[in-house]
Amino acid sequence: MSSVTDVINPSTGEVFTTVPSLDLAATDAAIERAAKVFPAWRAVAPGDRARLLRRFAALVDQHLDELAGLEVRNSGHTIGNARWEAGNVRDVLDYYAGAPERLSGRQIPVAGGLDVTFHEPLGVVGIIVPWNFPMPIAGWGFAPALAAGNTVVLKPAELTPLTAIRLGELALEAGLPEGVFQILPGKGSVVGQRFVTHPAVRKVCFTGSTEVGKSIMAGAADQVKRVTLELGGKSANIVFADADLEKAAASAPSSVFDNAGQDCCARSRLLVQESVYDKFLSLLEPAVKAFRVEQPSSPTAEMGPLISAGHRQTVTSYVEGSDIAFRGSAPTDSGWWFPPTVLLAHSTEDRHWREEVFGPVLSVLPFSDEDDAVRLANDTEYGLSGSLWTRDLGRALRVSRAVETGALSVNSHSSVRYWTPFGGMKQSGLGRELGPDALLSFTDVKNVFMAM
Ligand code: TAP
Repeated sequence: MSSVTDVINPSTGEVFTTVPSLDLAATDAAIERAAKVFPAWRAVAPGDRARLLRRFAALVDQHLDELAGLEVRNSGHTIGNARWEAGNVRDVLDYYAGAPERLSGRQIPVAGGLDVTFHEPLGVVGIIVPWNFPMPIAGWGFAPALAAGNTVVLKPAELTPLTAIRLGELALEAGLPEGVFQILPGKGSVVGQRFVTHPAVRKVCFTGSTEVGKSIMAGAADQVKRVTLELGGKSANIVFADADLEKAAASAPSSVFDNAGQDCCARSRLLVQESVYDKFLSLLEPAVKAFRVEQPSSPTAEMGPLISAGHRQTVTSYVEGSDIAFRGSAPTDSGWWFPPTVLLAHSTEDRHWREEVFGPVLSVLPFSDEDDAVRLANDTEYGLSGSLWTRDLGRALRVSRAVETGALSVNSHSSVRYWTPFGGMKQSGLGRELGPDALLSFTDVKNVFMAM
């Protein structure tokens, strides 16, 4: 039987509302509804589908402050970040609204007839969203999936369901037919798992822990179900001695403490060339101490609380017994606060250096030369994102090509642009989100030969 889940404000630790938690029967009913409306949705004329997505984007824009306010309360995101996140959903919808009219196939010359290749929608797509970026990660899945003609069932994280539920309502208001885009709040082990096993769900997009991602991939194999996986990260921020050290030090805190470090792209391993190691740490310390951890609704807040009491315990376990270089400060009120923390790594086997902490914790290690930097950066099972700082263009290119990550930024910490591909190498994931690559991943290729 479906039940309800408490929704907690991480800035206060208080329950402020409840949402339904769907059971298996309700999940099956929603999946079957999505399968039933799929033929009609894929048959909507491309221009009409584009118009519906643009109307949905416009409604997100009109409700931007409301959506951002919900995220501040439900996820503890700073108001500045939450506004960006709601704006990102609008932009991603606008970007993919251009797709239905441009998703063209190919005509390849053949003897004896006409050969046409189509990009067909898959059917029902199941999207499983984590708690760290509830709005953008939902949008990166549902916008291209809907644009390509699929219907969508989306499970938000139990901790952060509110913005997804509101987006589902706005989609209906925009005129998307009932059943085309459904939000299914509930447990991963019930609703999410059913996306993996239900034969009508043709693709699962999962963002979250590597452990659950692996189980989804294994489960999907049974039906050769398509998967896109966005998993963990332990990204390196590599600072060479010839870099603009002031700029690199000023930007390093936000590259790991933004969203309280609960970011798969967090540059949580700082590699500094040994000849400038001491100087760089002396530049970094005031920047870390000045990082503003405040009530997330404050316009000056750069960081809010962690998502839950349990997660704060996990993050604390990485700091206890480690060599703390310096820390910032955080409120001591109720709520799941944690100060920005910089740890010295003494070995690449240190737990905080190897594992994804998913909190505001930066580990620092010196390196000797370019080869050493690349070796250390690649000494991880992950490969999602990263940055490097240098004024040497040749080195920037050599190191960019050698570091095993899906996204890399030179002299900046940019990871996500909705028109370029985003995703991980190695155990950070499979497939790409955003840009043109994601659109095609929501289609299957069909080739038709017509004899003359
Ligand atoms: P997960 O357990 O992986 O949860 C992510 C999503 O998957 C949630 O919606 C969750 O549902 C659902 N889920 C859980 N078990 C499932 C299953 N067996 N089948 C299908 N769906 C399932 O992550 P978490 O517990 O939230 O966080 C744990 C760690 O994962 C973090 O500390 C961090 O290291 C990593 N993480 C990474 C990312 C990114 S962006 N790569 C995001 C979040 C977390 P519930 O609502 O029931 O939890």
